[in-house]
Amino acid sequence: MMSVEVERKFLFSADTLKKLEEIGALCIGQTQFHDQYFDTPEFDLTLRDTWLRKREGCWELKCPTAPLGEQCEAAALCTRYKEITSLADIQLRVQEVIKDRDTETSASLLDERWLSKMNLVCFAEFTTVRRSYRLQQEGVKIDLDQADFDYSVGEVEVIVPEGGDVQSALERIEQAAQKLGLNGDKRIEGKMDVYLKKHHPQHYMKLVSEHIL
Ligand code: V4E
Repeated sequence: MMSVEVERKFLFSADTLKKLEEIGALCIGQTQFHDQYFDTPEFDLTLRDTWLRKREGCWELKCPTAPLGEQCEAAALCTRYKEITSLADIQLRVQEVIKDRDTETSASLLDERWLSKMNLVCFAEFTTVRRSYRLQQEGVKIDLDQADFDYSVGEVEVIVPEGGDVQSALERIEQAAQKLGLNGDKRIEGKMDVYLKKHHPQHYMKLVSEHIL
């Protein structure tokens, strides 16, 4: 139930679609999903770079991973997050992160009372239309996202199972980025950056000043 998501974001245009075709990326379909992100009113989770999400009824928690040793320059453009999808494990981790707060330990798995017990409220929600592609040789997935607040962003992604080879994932993402002709060296804003800037500008500034975004 635990894996590491390694990804690199990029900005895309109509040319990207042509490029995907040229390099033989396999189109694996289009989906639409609604995301809700939760935190305490004081943002205890996101200020610890911990992102609690409900997507189409499924819970997921993204948390920081231990730092890798020496990395190539290209890896600096990638993010790595541990992904937890078991609700029991999510509740335990959230409890740990906000443990200094007065929360109950026995949360019900059966309903959503655990959210109010842990003082969690929805701070962001939006819908995304996603077109997905696969690059067989590199074993990476490429998603092109269009959010409902007029922001589009792409990502090259590898999900590494627990104990798997994160270094190889970083290298394969770099190879795919070269094939796609991604040559920028700047961090690309994710959907959350743009959403928070608009809806929670003070919290956004705080996350930037803490180097979380
Ligand atoms: C980890 C994180 C957030 C949670 C959402 O992550 P993201 O991968 O951006 O969203 P999405 O919809 O592509 O999720 P997927 O379908 O891949 O599971 S929101 C902010 N962060 C931190 C973060 C960061 N510090 N830098 C970058 C470039 N992205 C995200």
